[in-house]
Amino acid sequence: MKLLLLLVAVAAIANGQFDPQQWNNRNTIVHLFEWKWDDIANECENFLAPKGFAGVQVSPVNENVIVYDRPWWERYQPLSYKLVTRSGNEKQFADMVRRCNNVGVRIYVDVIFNHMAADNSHAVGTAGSRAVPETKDFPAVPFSSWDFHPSCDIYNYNDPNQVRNCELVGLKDLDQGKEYVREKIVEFLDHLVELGVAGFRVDAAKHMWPADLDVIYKRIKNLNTQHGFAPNSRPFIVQEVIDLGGEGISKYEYSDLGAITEFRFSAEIGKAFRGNNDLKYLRNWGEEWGFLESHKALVFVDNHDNQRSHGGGGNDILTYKQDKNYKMATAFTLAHPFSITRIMSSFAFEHSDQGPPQDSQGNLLSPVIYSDNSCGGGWVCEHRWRQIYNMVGFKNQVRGTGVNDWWDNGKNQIAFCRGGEGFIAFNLENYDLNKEFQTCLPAGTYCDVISGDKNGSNCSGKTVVVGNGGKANIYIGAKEYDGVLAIHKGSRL
Ligand code: AAO
Repeated sequence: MKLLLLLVAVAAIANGQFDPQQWNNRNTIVHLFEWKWDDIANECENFLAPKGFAGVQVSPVNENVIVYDRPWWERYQPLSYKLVTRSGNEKQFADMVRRCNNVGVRIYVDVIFNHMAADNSHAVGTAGSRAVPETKDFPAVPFSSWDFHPSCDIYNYNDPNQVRNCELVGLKDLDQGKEYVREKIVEFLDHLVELGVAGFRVDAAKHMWPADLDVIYKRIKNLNTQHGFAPNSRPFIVQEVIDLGGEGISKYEYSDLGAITEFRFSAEIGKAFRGNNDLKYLRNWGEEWGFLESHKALVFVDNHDNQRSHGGGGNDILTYKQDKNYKMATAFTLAHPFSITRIMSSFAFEHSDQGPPQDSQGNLLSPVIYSDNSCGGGWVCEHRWRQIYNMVGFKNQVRGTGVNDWWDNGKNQIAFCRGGEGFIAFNLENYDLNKEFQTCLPAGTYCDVISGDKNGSNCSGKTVVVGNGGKANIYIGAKEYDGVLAIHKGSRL
């Protein structure tokens, strides 16, 4: 009996850090990059829960340096573990987590504990009243020079010692091998767990030693049962490890500890839906492409760095700026059973350092929400694009099924079913797709959730008539606004 209990406990720990701890009927995370906590709370209640989103990745929560002109990346330069940023204070953060959990939307925090702020000639102040640090002195933690690796630059990514012991872009490199440093980091993470978060995106994980991370992750408290988590639930961990091959550090050094940001997915999906690799090859999408196992990979079409060329992907990355291709790539990502999915929600930008929408004092501005679900005020809100949020619903509907009845034209038209729950087709050719398909769905009339929304028995977009035996004629014109058509059991009229 004791042995059994032990085995169960070990299994729980071994599996725990991969489980995103989401409600059973939901499975997609949205990164609300640079949003304010109050706005996220409203978004959980008004939009994300009703549309079936499972969780939100939020921007860093702890006090950061303030940089001249307020670029977005100042939030990646921590000063302390106090929960105060321009997204809001601790009370607002706690209130957001509570309100989101109440409607079944989990919160994942982007945590930075590889480093603290750099000596920063551009820094003009702090969120508190203290001076900008010019030494390795962070009194509000406190950390002092003793807690850091000696300063050195990373110039060779093939040298693991350098990558992990030197300073990423000059950011002061904490030594997670030190017991005191581990304690401070775990205190910070535990505080967030107490407030009800479901897990963490570990920034710059590749720049820390796996053995140190292992100790830190295992020490974090179990999730807070008062926020609806089952007893003994472990926090979800997704580690930012950029591994596109050809470097000294591999994602497999970290993939037993927790999930990994699978940057290869982003590069390959961009390549395919930009038309640089035939869609027919997506037939065996998944591990055979060199991706991690499904439950260990967190995937995305773009992230906050590679959408602005800040690392990890090259020229193939698709963003909101190539909207038709981007929506197609996102639809494929959400239609396919592979992996844990994350949607990017951006602010519009012209240059890579540009900060989020803000007033002349640097206060963040709220997104403006329009009646057609879209938003403005400088925010893009990809997650509010019909073609994207309806695919979040598609993915929820087809949970637990595999890919079947794959079809391709030998090039850039593809289609497949998800069990008997959903059907999707893509046309990236410059000629129309017009063909009879097996949709695997019961006979009936269905609303295409890409071109429209289903509202009761009405559909604002195209409809598809499925006959006895599951056959239907599918048409996607080459010049159509979108190159995808998707129907599922939940979109039956
Ligand atoms: C800012 C200024 C700096 C200044 C610094 C300190 O921009 O000029 O020195 O402050 O004052 C973000 C911004 C940074 C910003 C920083 C702090 O992106 O510009 O610096 O905040 O405010 C590496 C890391 C990875 C990191 C990525 C950006 O491994 O962890 O760089 N991402 C995270 C965050 C990110 C944040 C930080 C870390 C820091 O997501 O937002 O920085 O907290 C290779 C390596 C990668 C490496 C990239 C970029 O990738 O594999 O590990 O990422 O290079 O250096 C091909 C290759 C691929 C290569 C890629 C490069 O695709 O195949 O291997 O090209 O594009």
